[in-house]
Amino acid sequence: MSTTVIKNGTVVTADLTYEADVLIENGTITEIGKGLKGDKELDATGCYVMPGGIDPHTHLEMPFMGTYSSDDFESGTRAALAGGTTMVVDFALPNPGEGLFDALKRWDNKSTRANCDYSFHMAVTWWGEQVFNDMEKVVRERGINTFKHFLAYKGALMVNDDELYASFSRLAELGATPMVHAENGDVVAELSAKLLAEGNTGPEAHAYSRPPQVEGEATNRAIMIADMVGAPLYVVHVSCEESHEAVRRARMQGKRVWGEPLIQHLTLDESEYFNKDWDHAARRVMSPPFRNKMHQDSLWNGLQSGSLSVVATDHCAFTTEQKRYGVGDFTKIPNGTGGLEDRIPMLWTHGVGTGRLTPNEFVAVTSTNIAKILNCYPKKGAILVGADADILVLDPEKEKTITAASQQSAIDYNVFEGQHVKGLPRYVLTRGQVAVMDGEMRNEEGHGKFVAREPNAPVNRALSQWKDLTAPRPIERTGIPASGV
Ligand code: DUC
Ligand code: ZN
Ligand code: ZN
Ligand code: ZN
Repeated sequence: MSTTVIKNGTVVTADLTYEADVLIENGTITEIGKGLKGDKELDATGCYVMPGGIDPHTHLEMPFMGTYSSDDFESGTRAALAGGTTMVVDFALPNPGEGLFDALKRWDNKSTRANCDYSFHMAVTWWGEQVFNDMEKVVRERGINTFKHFLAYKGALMVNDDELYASFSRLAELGATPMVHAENGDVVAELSAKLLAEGNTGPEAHAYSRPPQVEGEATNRAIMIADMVGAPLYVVHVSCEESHEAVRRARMQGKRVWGEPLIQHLTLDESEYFNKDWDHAARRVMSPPFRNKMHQDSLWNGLQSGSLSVVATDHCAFTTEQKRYGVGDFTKIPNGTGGLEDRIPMLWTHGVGTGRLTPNEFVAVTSTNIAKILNCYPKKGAILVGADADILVLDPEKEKTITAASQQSAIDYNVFEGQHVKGLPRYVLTRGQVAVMDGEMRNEEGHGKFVAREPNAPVNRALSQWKDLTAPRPIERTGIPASGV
């Protein structure tokens, strides 16, 4: 078996920075130290050697709003690798009435062409006995321990509160983690209809239809329901102070709640929707929408203080042609933006490059925290002996301007077009295989493998002052009055 050594770099993990070589054998890290030798040497002089990025939130080839998102597992994972991300976690979506394993079969088929490792979250898009029953096997046999619920997309993906309560209860029992897309779908539907009736048909109306309050309300609601059943909770795409505040407060109360901002919300703002060019604005339509600077500051503060835990992309790429389904009616613009290739360079540039994040904090929010929350640490998210050799060698001096013309993604534009980034991969390794070398792609289609994840370790499920009521029992009373009827 041939060995590879990454030489002369500075290893950066979520908690340590030190100079060392990293030896790789058979896809895993076998030694970390000074003066190591291998059959193949990769020079990392002047570079940081860190765990490859993990993107916990992607939608590849996703059937959505009358079409499919245009990056599939091949182009999506190629884009990921190009930007230093070595694992993606995608959402398997059952159709209404469809069993969870039938949905997983479709996602298994789509993912055979993946260039890097991947895992799935299961979406709970409807509720019934079959979902209840399938959940156990999904957790225990398929190694999927995270289940997403959409509180938005009324009439399509949305689940109601009774379904949410039932699903969260079941997941608490199984040691799985519920996730929520937290926007109040009923209110969004009302606001959308009102805006359209008043003649607001353009992409800017999308932002007006989903104000921060709909996100704050749904986040609080999901946190309270999770707390009542003793489940942890992962809140995807926290985009504003209202939902961040809910997550922050829950964490201060000792609740196991995690918040995930997106690189788009951290770096792009709502002024994009007021661009005179319809295509420009529509290409940036996603849910939740981009927000103002006050919300962006809140998200950065959350990453700095630890009240927000991870940075994702919600990569869901639609071409300009697909976006134009919504000409004359903003509610028909397919929701979604790309970001897989740009998350790491954008966060390094705007986070580490500005002093908002240390390199160690950067590793935590792009990789290690995610691996821990999703239960695949230290196989993923670590530079440790025995960990998978999913490694990003980042050159802090290397720079570029982001353009659609040079991207891996299959779509015809990039929402970060023209942004100057500094801090780019020199090498990206997926289980020891060099997939990116000095900007050149060497990825291998089909190399990616499914990563199974364990259920959560047992923890104290009595998460709040409610704990006395988690085991209700009738009280033996004397002197019960006669019924009034
Ligand atoms: N938001 C998007 O913008 N696209 C996919 C799904 C979602 O929640
Ligand atoms: Zn979502
Ligand atoms: Zn999403
Ligand atoms: Zn420069």
